[in-house]
Amino acid sequence: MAETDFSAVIDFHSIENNSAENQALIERCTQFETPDPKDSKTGGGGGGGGGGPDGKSESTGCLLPVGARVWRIKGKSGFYVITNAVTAAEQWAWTKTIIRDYSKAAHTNLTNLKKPGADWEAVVKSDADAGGGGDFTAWNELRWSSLGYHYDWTERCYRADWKTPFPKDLNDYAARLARAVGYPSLVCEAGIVNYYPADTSMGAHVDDAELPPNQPIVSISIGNRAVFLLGGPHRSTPPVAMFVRSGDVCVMGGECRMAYHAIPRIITNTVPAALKEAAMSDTTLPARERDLMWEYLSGSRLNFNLRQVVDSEYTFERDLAERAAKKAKAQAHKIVSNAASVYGAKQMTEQLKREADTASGSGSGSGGGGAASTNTAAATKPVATSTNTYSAAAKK
Ligand SMILES: O=C(O)CCC(=O)C(=O)O
Repeated sequence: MAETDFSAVIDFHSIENNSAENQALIERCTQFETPDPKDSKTGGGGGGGGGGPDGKSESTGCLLPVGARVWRIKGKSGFYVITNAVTAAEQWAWTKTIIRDYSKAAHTNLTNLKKPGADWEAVVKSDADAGGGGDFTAWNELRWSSLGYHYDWTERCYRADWKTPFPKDLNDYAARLARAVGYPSLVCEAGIVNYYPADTSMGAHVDDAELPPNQPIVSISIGNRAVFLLGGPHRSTPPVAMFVRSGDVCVMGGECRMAYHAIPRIITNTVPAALKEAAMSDTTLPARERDLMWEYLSGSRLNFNLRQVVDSEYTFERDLAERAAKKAKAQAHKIVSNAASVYGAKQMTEQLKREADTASGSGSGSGGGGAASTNTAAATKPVATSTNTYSAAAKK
């Protein structure tokens, strides 16, 4: 098989190795970074590199680890990549939580781990029973679990009454990352945990079921490197390709909150040595279980995708009212169109539609601003390779 050509993919970890075209797209936002006290050049604080989502260039203080770098891409307003945002020790700690806790029913409405015994304990037991060589067959089918509000894949929305408590430590962690790049008030209420064994992918989609339009998504990568595609408001907008590595965080806010995005490739054998070191020096787990976890992680990628679902203005009640108004409007239009075609009075249709809108109370002035209720992510999970420009950008 021919080698993949990744030369068009932005690499924030090695700026000098990017194409001239990509170098021209990348901007560093030092005002969001934590100055290294040992470095006389950065010790005095940042400066330059563009502003926050509101266009202001304000420093957010020392919310990121020393060594974390904040990047943005020209033309992708509101989108940030924070490299080295999650330390190796934190990556391993989250890995254990994701594998042992967040894959379980207490936290989640699992999708595809419905086979009896298809859980982490079963992997550990199979290994003990066989005296080594744990059986990952069923476990490897796990693609996602959900935290907090559970997404209803059929209705393509969240529901007020369908949730488990969102883990406080994860909210605190992600909200700080969002704050670090100028989004001060994110409250994570829903989280998709994505499990990507090698050879899996995620098709192009927009996450638009969350109601407040101004809160970003925080997306945390652990394990193998992936190619992340960031497009625009339409599927036809050509995406920009970038690597996301273990410990990197993408914050999708502002104009990019509703951008199409996808993960077309997981690149194996790319887990950083520091993460292996953190795993291998962990003495809090039985050594064999630790080794099994490492075996899984070394062939996979994990991702937290964290979102706020409602706020004081964008509530479930408002969403329901807006959906009902939309439905009434669509029904009224259907009746008018049918009547117009029966009576051959097509020219009257627009006028009649306007009257129907007034009668159904759903004219263009009402409601306004609520998030759309469709979520194409539903159609793309479990992960699948799409056939549009998104998969073309990083084919094998
Ligand atoms: O894995 C990723 O980095 C992106 C995940 C994502 O887009 C989603 O869960 O909606």
